[in-house]
Formats: sequence, C-alpha cells, structure tokens
Amino acid sequence: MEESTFKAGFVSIVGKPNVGKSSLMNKLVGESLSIITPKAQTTRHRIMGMLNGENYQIVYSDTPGILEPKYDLHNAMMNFVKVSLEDADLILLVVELGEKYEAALFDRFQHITTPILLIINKIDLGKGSQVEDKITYWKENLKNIKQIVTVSAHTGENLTTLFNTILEMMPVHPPFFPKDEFTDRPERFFAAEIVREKIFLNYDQEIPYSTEVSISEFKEEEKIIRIRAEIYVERNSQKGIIIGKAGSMLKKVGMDARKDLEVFFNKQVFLETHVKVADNWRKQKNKLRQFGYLE
Ligand SMILES: Nc1nc2c(ncn2[C@@H]2O[C@H](COP(=O)(O)OP(=O)(O)OP(=O)(O)O)[C@@H](O)[C@H]2O)c(=O)[nH]1
Ligand SMILES: [Mg+2]
Repeated sequence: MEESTFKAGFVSIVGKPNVGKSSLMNKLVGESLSIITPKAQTTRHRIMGMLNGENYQIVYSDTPGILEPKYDLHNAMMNFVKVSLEDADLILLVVELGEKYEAALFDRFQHITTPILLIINKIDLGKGSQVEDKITYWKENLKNIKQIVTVSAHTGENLTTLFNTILEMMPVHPPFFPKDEFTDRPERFFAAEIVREKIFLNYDQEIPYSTEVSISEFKEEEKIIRIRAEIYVERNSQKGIIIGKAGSMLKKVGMDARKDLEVFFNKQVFLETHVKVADNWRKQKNKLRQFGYLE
C-alpha cells in the first residue's frame, strides 16, 4: 500500500455513564481492553485501543462517562474526556436506546467542529418502531451530527457498518503508533483494572466507588506472572466489607480476577491482594496523582 493513501486518526468514544462505550470499544478493537460492568462510572481513565489494518490505523479512545463532577476524581475523569475530545478526528457520541436529550450533557456538542457520529447503542433491546422513532428524535434534537448509526455492542449488530463509516471518515495520515501496538497502557494498568472490575461486580453501594487498585508488583517469570495488588478503600470501616467473613469476599474477588488475568495475559497468574486505607483518596490531589489520575 502506498504511503500516500494510508489512513490514520483518533476516534473518541464519549457519552453518559453506562451507555456501552467500553463495550463498543472492545468490539471495535477486537480485544477486551476496557472493563465492563452493569454499574455506572466503571471507566475512570482514557484508554486507547488501536486497530491496525494494512492501510489504516484507527486509534480509539474509551473515556469515562460524562457527568456533573462532585469530587476531585470526577474532575480528573472529565478532564480525560475533554482532552480526548480535543485530540479527536472523529467523535463517536454514544447514547443508549432509551436515552433523552439533556442540555447539560449535549449542548457542548452542538457547536463542535470535529465531525460527530451519533451512535444509538443497545438496539437489541428495541421493540416495534422504537429504533426508527429514536433516529427521528435525535435528528430533531441534535443537528450537529454527520450521521446516526444504530448498533448493539452486545450482539455485534451493525458494527461492520459502523466500522466502514469510521474508516471512510479517517484522514489520510501516516500511522501514529508502531503497527504491532494495540494500546497506550502498560500491563500493570490492565491488571489493576481487572481486579477493579471484580470489585464492581462483587460489592454494592459506595464500595466500588470508594475503591482503587494499584499494582505494587508485576513479575513475569517463565511460566507464571506474579502480581501483587493493593486494594485501597477510603475508610477503615470499608476494609472489613472488602475482606468479608473470614476473608470470603476477598477470596472470591481474587479468584474471579485471577481467572480473567490468566486469559488476558495468556499465562498462569499468581495474584496476591492486600487491603489498605487511603483516607478520602477521591478528594485528595496527592492521592489522585499517586493513582495516576493527575499529571
Ligand atoms: N442489552 C445491551 N446491553 C449493553 C450493550 N452494550 C453495553 N451493554 C451493557 O451496558 C452496561 C454498561 O456497559 P459499559 O460498556 O460498561 O458502559 P460504559 O458506557 O463504558 O460505562 P461507564 O464506563 O460507566 O461510563 C453493561 O452491563 C453492558 O453489558 C448493548 O448493545 N445491549
Ligand atoms: Mg466504560
């Protein structure tokens, strides 16, 4: 392929929490890079996933769901969204089927000059004329969009059409990253995210939101990877909840995580977990810096 026809660009996936941004990125990239849970605010970082073809490189960015910030962690998350929008050659604005126009969220997209594709996700849940009705609804409410694409990140419906539309809109440009790379994140990041996903899935109420995971050791040996994960909670009283009766809950998290870690790294994993307290870490700049949310 001649250099002059190579296409490469940045595609930012944005939208409200829980609409399926991470599910969509994983499907578009073909790798389980981003963690997915039924709870809102699962994603806290900008995570890049590259799709490399013979004559293209698409650099997707999964981002945290857009919300009204309530504490410093939220501010950091919204800054990831902002920076990702600034870098974008194309924006995938994702809404879920039942969603309505909210000025606080969508007004910012009414005047952006970067091209926007509106993605209506979760169409597998649609009944009767619901999907058609929603297309009409969004055309009326959001004028500044190039096209609407309806998909299901869950079943994969229409994802080929979406991919073709994205590729069509990519600028002619040489690749931004080496062609064998598929993410900007190191192995430790994915290890921490997999443990965090299991915490989102195994605990309720404030626990998932109060928890952060940090990898203090990642040693790859010939046959096994040894990982030490520190699980931080905000208050001492939350330690007991994480650990559970006779350590039962933490044991389950560890087992669930190890299974996925072994699939992700395609190798046997030994996982050690430790629960610690980082007082009010979501509201403390120094701790947010330590955990990689701030420069
Ligand atoms: N039925 C259905 N469920 C979906 C679809 N896409 C995602 N989901 C589910 O929606 C929930 C949220 O998915 P995520 O991909 O984590 O959503 P997100 O937008 O990344 O969420 P945040 O990271 O919290 O902003 C999960 O339970 C997914 O399984 C879809 O096309 N159909
Ligand atoms: Mg997400």
